[in-house]
Order: sequence, then C-alpha cells, then structure tokens
Amino acid sequence: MSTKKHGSSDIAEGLYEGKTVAMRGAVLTDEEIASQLYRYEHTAPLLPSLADFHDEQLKLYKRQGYVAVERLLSGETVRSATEALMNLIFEDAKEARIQYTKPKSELHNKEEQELAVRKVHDYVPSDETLTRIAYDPELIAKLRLILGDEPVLAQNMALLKPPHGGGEKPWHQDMAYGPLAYDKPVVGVWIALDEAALDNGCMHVIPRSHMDGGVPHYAVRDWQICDTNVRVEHDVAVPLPPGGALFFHGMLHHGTPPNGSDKRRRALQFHYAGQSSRKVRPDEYKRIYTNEMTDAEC
Ligand SMILES: O=C(O)CCC(=O)C(=O)O
Repeated sequence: MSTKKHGSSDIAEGLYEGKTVAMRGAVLTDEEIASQLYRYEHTAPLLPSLADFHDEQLKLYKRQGYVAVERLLSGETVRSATEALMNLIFEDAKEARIQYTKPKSELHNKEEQELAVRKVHDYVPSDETLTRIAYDPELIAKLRLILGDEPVLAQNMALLKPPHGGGEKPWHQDMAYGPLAYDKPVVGVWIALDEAALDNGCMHVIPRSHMDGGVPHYAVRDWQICDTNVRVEHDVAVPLPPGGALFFHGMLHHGTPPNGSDKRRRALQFHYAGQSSRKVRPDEYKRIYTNEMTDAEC
C-alpha cells in the first residue's frame, strides 16, 4: 500500500456549486486511513436478487439506511458495461467527462491512463448498455417503492479505484454534495463491476446514520464528515461480487478505504431523486451541511 501522506496538500473538487478548496487537517498515510478509520469485522448480508426486495426489505432499508443485493446485473451485463466504460476512456468519451488523478502529460500508455482515472461522469447517454442499466424497469419499480415517488436519475458516475494505492473516499453523506442536495432523500445505487472486497476498497456504511439528518462536512482530505465525528465502531463493510449492488439512503454515512491490493475496483453509481423533490436553497445547504453557522471545529 502507498505510504503517500494525505492531508494538507491535497485538493478536493465537487464542493457545493463547484468550488475547489485546499484541504487541511491531519496528514495520514493510506495504512493509517485503512486501519484507523475503517473496521472489517462486520459485513452486510446480501439479498440474492432484486426480485427478493419486498415490503420487509423496504422496512429494513428505511431502518438501516441500506440494502445490498448479490446479483443486480448478470455476468454478461457486467462485461459489456465494463467494456463500454473502457471504450469511453480509451476511444471516445462522447458526452462523458473523465477525471484523472494525474496530468495527462504524465500518462504514457493505456495502462497508465486507465490507472489514473478516478471518475467517469455522465456516461449514461453515451452507451446503450449503460442506459439500459440505469433505466431498467425492475430497478425503477423498486426505486419507486423506496422513494414513494417517480424516480428521476439525478447523477451518474463511475468510480475507479486502481490497484496499489487507489485513494480513499472519506466518510460522507452524498446529499452534502451540491448536485444531490435535494429537500427529500435521494437513493444511491452503487454497482460493483469488479469484485469489491475488504482489501480493495469496498463500500463501508454506518447503519442508521441517515436518521441523524444532514451533518456538517469539512474540507479535510475531501469534502467529508470530520474523522472524529464518524461512529467507526459501528462500521459495516459491504463486500460485493461483480454485478452486486448497494442501495443506500442519501444521508447514510459511508466511505471507501484505499485500495492496497493488486486488484482493480471499478463501480458504477447512480443517484435517483423523487420527481417532486427540489434542490435546497444555498442558505439551507450551509445551515445543514457546513459549520458556517455554528463555527464547530473539525
Ligand atoms: O466508490 C467509491 O470509492 C466511493 C463512492 C462514493 O461513496 C461516492 O462517490 O459518493
């Protein structure tokens, strides 16, 4: 695992209204992040498939803030979604936007290029398979049940965590990010394309944390919940096979540790809002998700 320090020199993007700010706070190595900020003893149970999601699972989702499914996508769909994603990176990005962790001038071949991709934004319209996954009628029907409203795709993003040091995504709530700051909860659907395991940066969640509502986020290693405000002792890891998926509430505290293994960890992520939801006003956003009104320190 990389011994690179993360903290004061890192830059985060994606803050409310796209502002970019310098990070501050404690400087931690990947090993320290993986061992101090995450736990690995408890793992989430998996429903065999989406067809097994009924009223009881809806209650569980509402109580725990998440439900995980072993097989949302078939092996063939996973292969063709992965190929589609790689084509957007290597051949033609079309409408998608690709975010690299290094300047393009430092990427000399396809392997270096792929391993430097952190995110692919807005890929859904660019490929038929990816469009089909996002608007699958069975998926939309379950989301309608969860939202109690007509689901609208609010965001689509693929997240790639390369082997040997793919970075942590610190603990956060998705609705603390401007594009998802709606007045009613959004639902995240995170789908593993590679096996997402304990050693390559699978999702981790704090069950029931969505019940706390919005909490302040701080610019530390990213736009995140203060490390000391995360109830890490309640951490449940969500390892998934390729094609497995995590459905989670937009206020759920979640994060992913660094990838210290020699395996890729690529995932698709969709967020759906109810069609009657509205974006929160900037003053409301500040009150809920920042320390601007309270001055609380991290
Ligand atoms: O896939 C990851 O590493 C983190 C995904 C996530 O939590 C997010 O983008 O909100």
